[in-house]
Amino acid sequence: MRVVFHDAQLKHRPLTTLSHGVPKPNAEQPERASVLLGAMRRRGATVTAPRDRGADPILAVHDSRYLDFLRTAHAAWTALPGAGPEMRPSLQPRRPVAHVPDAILGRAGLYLGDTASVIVEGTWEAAYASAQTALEAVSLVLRGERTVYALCRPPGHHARRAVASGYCYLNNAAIAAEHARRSVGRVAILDIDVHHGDGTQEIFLDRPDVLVASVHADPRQVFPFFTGHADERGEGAGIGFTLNLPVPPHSGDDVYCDAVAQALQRIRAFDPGLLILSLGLDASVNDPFRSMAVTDDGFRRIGGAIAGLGLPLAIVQEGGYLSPTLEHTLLAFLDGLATPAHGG
Ligand code: Q9C
Ligand code: ZN
Repeated sequence: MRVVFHDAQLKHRPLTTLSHGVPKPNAEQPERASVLLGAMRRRGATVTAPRDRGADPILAVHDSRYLDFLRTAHAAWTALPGAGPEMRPSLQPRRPVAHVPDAILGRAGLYLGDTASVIVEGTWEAAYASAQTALEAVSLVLRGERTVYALCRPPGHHARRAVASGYCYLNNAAIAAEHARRSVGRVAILDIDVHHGDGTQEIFLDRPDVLVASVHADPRQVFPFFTGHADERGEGAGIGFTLNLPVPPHSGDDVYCDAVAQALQRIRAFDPGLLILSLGLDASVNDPFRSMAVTDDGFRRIGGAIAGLGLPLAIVQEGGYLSPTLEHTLLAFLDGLATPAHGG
């Protein structure tokens, strides 16, 4: 299987996050990508660098002033007297904003949604390359490759049209889906990251041509807390084209696999030309967030079930954090993918 990756994706190295009010090392480290890439290389995968398709496919999903901010924010931040190495807002608006401020601290508050999604020197370059990686993967699938793995990092599914959050800056899966829509009538996104894909949901909420199905830990207890409930089903023309399948935290294989099977049933009925998989590995029982308890065998089963759809597939890496077994979870999933399960 072909892997798409660009070395610039390693340039984003966030330092800290606030955890229970205490500054802690930020979990979204470049080593995540190095570990997954190493595993794929050992498995014999071909690694391709994406070509640069420019900003237009990103602007099809994201706000242009938000993009300008991401591109120029770190330089403006560094110019502040006594600025630290990472940009993190001190305040955030709690109501719709009529006027975008000029001051960088004001724009940081407007565009950065939480304390984990900081901007450091290499953030823009890495996020841009990550988006190009997703675009390359989906383009290869559109040109006839059955399955391509976009090793996206930083991840994307929490990035909204004009807000970074949950370690995400550009919504790689959404950018790929929108790009694919130019060639196929219907695109499905299946998100199995343990956290609700709130950014992806927002971007396609009123769209009947892009189905967004997400399996995740119940947001009553787990980040992103405010979205991902079963009664969120889309808006306007998009009603019925958003599917949320929250599951109780700490559930094991059977519960997570059942929810994935329900999502797959909806996707089959939708009959898309292409599937984009937001592949978080953080539902793993070994993930440091400890939100879910899915074993590698569970990931193998999920891979088999997805392969059973028989759809052209672009896999977009989302979450999944450093542990001694992170790569084993990916490999188990890919094993399953190579062994399509039928029925169910
Ligand atoms: N102690 C993804 O998996 N919570 N994002 C941060 C830090 C944010 C996860 C709390 C979890 C975001 C792509
Ligand atoms: Zn996640």
